[in-house]
Amino acid sequence: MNTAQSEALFARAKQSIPGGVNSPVRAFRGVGGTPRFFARADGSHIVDADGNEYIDYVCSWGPLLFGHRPKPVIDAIASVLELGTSFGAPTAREVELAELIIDAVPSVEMVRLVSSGTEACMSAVRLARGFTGRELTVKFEGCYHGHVDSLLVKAGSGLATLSLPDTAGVPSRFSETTIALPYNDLDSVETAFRKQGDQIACIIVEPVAGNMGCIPPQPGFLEGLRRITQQHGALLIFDEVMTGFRLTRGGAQQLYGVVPDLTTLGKIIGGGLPLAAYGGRADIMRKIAPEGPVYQAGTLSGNPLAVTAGIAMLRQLEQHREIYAALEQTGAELAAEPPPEVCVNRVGSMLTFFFHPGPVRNYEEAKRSDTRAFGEFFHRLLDRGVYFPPSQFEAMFLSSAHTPADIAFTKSAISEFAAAARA
Ligand code: HOZ
Repeated sequence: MNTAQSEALFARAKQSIPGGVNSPVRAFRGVGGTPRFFARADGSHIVDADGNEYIDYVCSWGPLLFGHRPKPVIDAIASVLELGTSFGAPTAREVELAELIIDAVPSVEMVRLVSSGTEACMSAVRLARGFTGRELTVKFEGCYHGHVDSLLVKAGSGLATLSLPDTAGVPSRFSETTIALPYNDLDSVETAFRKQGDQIACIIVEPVAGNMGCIPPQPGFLEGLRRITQQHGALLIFDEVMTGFRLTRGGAQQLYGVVPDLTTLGKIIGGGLPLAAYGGRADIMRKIAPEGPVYQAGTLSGNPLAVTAGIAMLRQLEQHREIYAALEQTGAELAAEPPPEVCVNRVGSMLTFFFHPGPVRNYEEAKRSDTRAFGEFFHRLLDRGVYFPPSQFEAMFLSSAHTPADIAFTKSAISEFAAAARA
């Protein structure tokens, strides 16, 4: 495979952009080699700067539920371009998107639009503190809620990929406001609340973890978090940036029947443009400025292009509710009969091939995966034209554009890897 253009671009990028990338996982440090620089994409396929084509299982890390460039979304964006790209003032479309989100997501009675998942989580935690008058946050090891100072303690995603326990630049006073506990371990949550329950403002959790690879909640885990927070007057925040509108139209909270107080959303709700949101109980949301004392703002919040893409995306999901059953089937097919020594964790269209005999239920277990073998697996697939996330600690994402032929081709590439590993 000729990758001369990607190599040249990477060398050039490293002169002007730290590490040559604008987000660390993209640099391929988790798998070695040169990251592909992409030029264009359509449906389930993506093409790099050298013209090599790949079946894309990153799907921009989740937003592309209908694949690349779904026509209704592209047409909608084109239609608003001539009206203006940013007003820094309210628009009718923001109200429409807010109403669509409220209609779909069980916990959301009011919603505030922002531009990234990081912003959404940062703001939701601030709101929880402002509402409860308490300072501590409980999070789970290996979960990632954006690069928020206080939430980078034992975080997944890029920190897991680079094996960083935490980050430079965060004052200890900030990390001291966070209690990091093992995912899927209710006993440790009970213990933390017994000790400091009157100081804990909130628990923030990925209801299906996607940032240490895909790790589903064990039966009773989310229900337990709901019960414990209610007992202690703390808020429960579901970070549904990945799972929102992906696992069901109402997200993981609808799938598992557990309703949090606040929910953060991103990715799919922007239809591939930068848009995110946080929402929840109206009495809590009314504490946000200008209605309440908790401040949060943004010049590009509710940006007309992003909001239009989001509306088109959510309208498509309203009209195509069958998509989730189809994605479940595609996911099950892809996950079936993995190579020996590989445990596939999957919830619907989110999955991870862990190079670990399994089970993988938390960050400690995920970290015991054979990352060297994952790197070999990744590169063999890449050479065959299959683009998986370049890290053992990220979930891969399916879209409705992935065809049976894509899945069959991918499975044959996986079988070739398994055969070569056996030889
Ligand atoms: N942290 C993102 C997924 N967990 C990756 C972002 C990116 O590199 O685009």
